[in-house]
Amino acid sequence: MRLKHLALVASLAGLAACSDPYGTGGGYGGGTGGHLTTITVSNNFFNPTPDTVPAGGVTFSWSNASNKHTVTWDSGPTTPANSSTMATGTFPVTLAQGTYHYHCTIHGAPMSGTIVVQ
Ligand SMILES: [Cu+2]
Repeated sequence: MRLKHLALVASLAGLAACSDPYGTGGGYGGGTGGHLTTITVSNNFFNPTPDTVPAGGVTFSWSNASNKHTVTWDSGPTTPANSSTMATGTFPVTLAQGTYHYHCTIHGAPMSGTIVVQ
């Protein structure tokens, strides 16, 4: 009986680990964040945010965005270029290690995001 219980716990833990697309198990899986290097820009939110990614490139991808949006950087260890005002397409950026905050200039603070680069 006791062994059966342990096996169940182990298999549940295995399922949880599989939901992490990068398999890093870094403990950031709070349900609101993510580990994706493509961030969706939609009406009127960024997803995922906060996002935790390895150092390197992140691509913003406009998806079902009937309104125009921007990616405009507020703070971070470097200052990447801001996107133009777009309703479709992609915007790649290269980020350094640290925490970046950004927002959409059209929708302001309610449409903002955070990227943690490890
Ligand atoms: Cu917007």
